Amino acid sequence: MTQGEATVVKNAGSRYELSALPAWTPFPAVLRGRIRLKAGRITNPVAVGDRVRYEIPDGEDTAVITEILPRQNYVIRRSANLSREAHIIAANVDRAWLVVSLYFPEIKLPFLDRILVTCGVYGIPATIVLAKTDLYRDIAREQVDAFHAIYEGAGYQVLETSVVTGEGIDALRAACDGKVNLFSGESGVGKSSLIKALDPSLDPKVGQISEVHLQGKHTTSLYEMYPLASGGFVIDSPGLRGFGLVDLEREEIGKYFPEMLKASAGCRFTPCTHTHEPGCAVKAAVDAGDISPERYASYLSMLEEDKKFR
Ligand SMILES: Nc1nc2c(ncn2[C@@H]2O[C@H](COP(=O)(O)OP(=O)(O)O)[C@@H](O)[C@H]2O)c(=O)[nH]1
Ligand SMILES: [Mg+2]
Ligand SMILES: [Zn+2]
Repeated sequence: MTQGEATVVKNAGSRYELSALPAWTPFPAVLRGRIRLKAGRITNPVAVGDRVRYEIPDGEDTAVITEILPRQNYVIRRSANLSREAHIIAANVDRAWLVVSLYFPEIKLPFLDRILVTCGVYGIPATIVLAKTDLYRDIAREQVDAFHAIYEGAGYQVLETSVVTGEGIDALRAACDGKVNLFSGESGVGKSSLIKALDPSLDPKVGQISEVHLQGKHTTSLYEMYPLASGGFVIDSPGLRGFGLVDLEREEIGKYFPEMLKASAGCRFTPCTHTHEPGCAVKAAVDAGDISPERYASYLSMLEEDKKFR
């Protein structure tokens, strides 16, 4: 029997592939039943990025995952239906690239803000990728500028890319080197295309609307890690709708809006929900135009949603 430690690089239903990163030699694996039972409401006990221990019985070529090593971090999503099931998207991620396009498909800022909060809660550094700029930058210059102002003002980095003109691709490739990078965002924003642009030898499926399939209970969702020839690893994920499953107290949500956290030092009351309290420095910053009304609206909608789940 052979034993070892490796990283999960592919998760397709109950089938896995492992590789002893940074070496890239993927081999098939399955889960030992005991691990499957322990997972409870989590539909996939093991996720791409997980470090695991495995055994390969003599005479076989499929490894058996026997243990999941402690996670540095992970990102989880609620199942699309309202069941209490959850799905781990990826584990041990060094950076999340949140891919958005202002148009085609049209951006939904509250959705982006929710993902940013989730990354903050899980302690995963997040960078925004404004993709497909060839399609709209010339005709929507003001909107592009406004987007930069909102998110750079909030403290995030925004990288513009286009796989058509090649803009931003070299910078993205350099930033991915030596790290495990998660590409996430709504279906159709161009995640798989970006990965292919970073390394043309890779073949992630472009133009597949995988989000739809995720709604069905019996379909297989595919999460896959790819090695970049230039260095580093990227995880492609299907379009995300229910990204994030965070149990935050009402007073805590504002801590994950960096610009509100900063302003809240001046609030008269602690904790402050930045809604009705007198002497609230966050509301004052919104009124003064220092905090964008769009971000504040996202914050309020998260507070509202929080109430619904009580
Ligand atoms: N014009 C343009 N189209 C793009 C770009 N990136 C992706 N697309 C197209 O957008 C569609 C969705 O791309 P895909 O990579 O599958 O998105 P994903 O669902 O996020 O992985 C495909 O038809 C791509 O050809 C881009 O930078 N410019
Ligand atoms: Mg894709
Ligand atoms: Zn306040």
